[in-house]
Amino acid sequence: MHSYSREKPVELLLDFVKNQGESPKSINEIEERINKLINYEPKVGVFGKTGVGKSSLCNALFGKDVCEIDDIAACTREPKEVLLSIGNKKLKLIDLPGAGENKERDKEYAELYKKLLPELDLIFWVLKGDDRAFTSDQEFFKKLVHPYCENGKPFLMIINQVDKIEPYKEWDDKKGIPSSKQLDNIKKKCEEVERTFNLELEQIVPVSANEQYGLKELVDRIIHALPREQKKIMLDIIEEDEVEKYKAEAEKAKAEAEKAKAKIEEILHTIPPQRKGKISDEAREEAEKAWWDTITEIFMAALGKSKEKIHELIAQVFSSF
Ligand SMILES: Nc1nc2c(ncn2[C@@H]2O[C@H](COP(=O)(O)OP(=O)(O)O)[C@@H](O)[C@H]2O)c(=O)[nH]1
Ligand SMILES: [Mg+2]
Repeated sequence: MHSYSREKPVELLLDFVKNQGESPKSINEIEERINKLINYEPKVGVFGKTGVGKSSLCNALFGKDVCEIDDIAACTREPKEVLLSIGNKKLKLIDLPGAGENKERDKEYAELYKKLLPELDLIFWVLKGDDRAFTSDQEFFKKLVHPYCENGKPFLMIINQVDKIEPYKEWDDKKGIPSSKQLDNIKKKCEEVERTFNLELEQIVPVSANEQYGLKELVDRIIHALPREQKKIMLDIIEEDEVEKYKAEAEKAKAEAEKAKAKIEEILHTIPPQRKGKISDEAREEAEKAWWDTITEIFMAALGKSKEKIHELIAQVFSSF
């Protein structure tokens, strides 16, 4: 059994049951089943046209830079499988781009996706909030994915990039939230998507991957949509990522602090060696005395006065300070 801290309570329970004298056979069975659950790798399929922000969304949700983000629409359109390792958990992400983009290719995709769909534990279909129509998505979705949704396959229609919904200039950059007018339009968009795709409103989640908006709601919906035995696994994966994010931030701060420390050392080394420690009182006295002897001589010669007179003068001047 894992020594993973969050599974500790289960371990304790198992130990307790062992001590109660339960048969090794039943203990084994429990252990095997729990291990299978814990080590389960959920498969998440992410559908949506190129550029809607599938990769950005996965990165925002599962952290790490697992998926490449393309500012320019990429032409690689094969499904991409990414095995995420988060803590000691694993999750398989399958990027399924291009659906509905091209009639010729759609046939090819349809075959491929038909095979893939039954294996998926969770399906995301990603739309772009500022798209006016979803006609190309619609047909493909209805034919291929909708039957699964109706059969209870965990599914979420994600409207991404809602920061671009009109009036997009009213997006509150500081707080990362929409204005009330934008929020009204976001709600309208959700209702439009509900009608267009024949879904339940609770299957539709508006988010902005770039602005990290709506992610909490999305996680709520994911956990809610998943079957009982997968909820905790998904929660751990998402939570572990958050822990890792903080750890990464701490590591970054540590590296910066170390860099600063090295810089301080470097500066300290370039400071010229302190003179003070090298000069004896005797040497200082000798030099000072020689200096004043020289000055005295100059004054004696110029003023035609005795050494004593000049010393008196100097003493007078200094006593006035
Ligand atoms: N404004 C805005 N841009 C986004 C958002 N999500 C993704 N993008 C941008 O959309 C482009 C395509 O994103 P990408 O994740 O590569 O899309 P994919 O092709 O569906 O994987 C990139 O330039 C992203 O920065 C979002 O929530 N808001
Ligand atoms: Mg992508």
